[in-house]
Amino acid sequence: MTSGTELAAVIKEIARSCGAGAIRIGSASQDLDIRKHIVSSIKRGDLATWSYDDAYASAASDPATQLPGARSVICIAVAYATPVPCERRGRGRVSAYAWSRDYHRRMQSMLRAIAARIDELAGEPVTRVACDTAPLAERAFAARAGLGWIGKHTSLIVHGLGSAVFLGEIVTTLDLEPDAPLRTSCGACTACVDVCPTGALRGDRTMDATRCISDLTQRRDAIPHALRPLVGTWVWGCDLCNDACPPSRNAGRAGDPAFAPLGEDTAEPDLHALLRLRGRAFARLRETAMGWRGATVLRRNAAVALGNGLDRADVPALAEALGADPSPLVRGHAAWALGRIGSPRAFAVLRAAAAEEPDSGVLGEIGAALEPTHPSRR
Ligand code: B12
Repeated sequence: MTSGTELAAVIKEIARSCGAGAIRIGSASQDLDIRKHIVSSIKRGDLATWSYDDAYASAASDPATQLPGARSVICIAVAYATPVPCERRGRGRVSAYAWSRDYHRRMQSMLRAIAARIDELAGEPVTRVACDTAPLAERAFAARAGLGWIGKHTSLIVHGLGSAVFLGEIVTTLDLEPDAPLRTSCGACTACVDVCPTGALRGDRTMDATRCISDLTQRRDAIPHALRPLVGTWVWGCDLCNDACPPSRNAGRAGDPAFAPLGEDTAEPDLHALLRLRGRAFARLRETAMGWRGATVLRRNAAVALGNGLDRADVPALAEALGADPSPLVRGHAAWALGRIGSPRAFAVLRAAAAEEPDSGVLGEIGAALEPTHPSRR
């Protein structure tokens, strides 16, 4: 078994038998166009919530950073969208990418199993796996390998699977026959751009990630006031652009069963329980991909979702959070939510809290929430 073409065919067969939904192979040469795209995004401020810089752009556009002597990148996609639980009042929305046991575990074990078989074929270690774990522009290398095309939502769309797919790569020193990039594009379709409530997608295959609901639910600090009402009841990630994408709609929700919800509490968490999230209950959510930022951001997200529910029955739960949550971030967003609900009881709670609150940032949120012209009221 010597030719790169034969070896590529054998590796594709191995990958399919290990559960890959789609697989293509690309060259591992450094790509200055990819570097340019990342640097432009950083300069525009699109990635301001991420600590990406020129050094990241250089590493991410050069697979040899992952494995010296790299010649090929084996790119894999696995579909994850499983059936949507029904939306119920008082429940938060979680993206399908995060409601299962953390996808990194399944993807890493699949990639490692494939890589082990490749190492065995080569008779020595020739691989390095990546899935969100390395500075590597996964979408761009997948597009270059012809695994799919970059959509206007900036995600990779795979023929037959759509864009609700996870990507994983095996970088290897083996010289494998590369596949050609696709000529497909989104054409005139703007479904994802039109559905995004925050206007994060520009339609030219770039996005302002600081406006993306997925990013807003994952950021560590305060969610900008003007964007809070637009987050709706999403408490982790967002599926709007993928769900609106015609190739994804046509693919249906036939994701790998490993990505089915762990349970009701991870797929559509009760917002009052999420607002009080601590200890054992958080340990459960840590098994999913929504645990990595900690419990505080999830409590903050629950406060925003409750505010956007505009239900006066939620005032006592938000009052409790404003009075007793140990985190100023959560207390501040609970104050905002009370102002957004805007009932006489909510204002009374805010006025009482102003007399007790020690944190100046939270006092600012309370003041803004009591202000009748505050954007949250519109
Ligand atoms: C940071 C990050 C985010 C950030 C920023 C996303 C962004 N668009 O920049 C946030 C939190 C917003 C995010 C959200 C999501 N993410 Co994310 N994320 C990442 C991460 C860790 C890095 C991405 C990155 O470097 N962004 C910087 C931009 C500049 O690079 P890029 O998005 O890769 O875009 C490249 C291509 O577009 C390419 N390109 C190629 N041709 C062309 C042509 C033109 C004209 C242009 C302009 C660009 C271009 O240039 C860019 C640079 O290489 C990757 C893992 C990884 N290491 O790649 C996962 C990853 C991209 N995310 C993923 C997923 C699943 C999601 C969500 C769907 C999760 C969710 N449901 O909430 C959303 C999708 C939101 C969206 N529409 O992008 C998957 C993508 C799967 C796919 N089908 O594409 C990845 C690959 C993780 C994985 N291993 O599966 N994510």
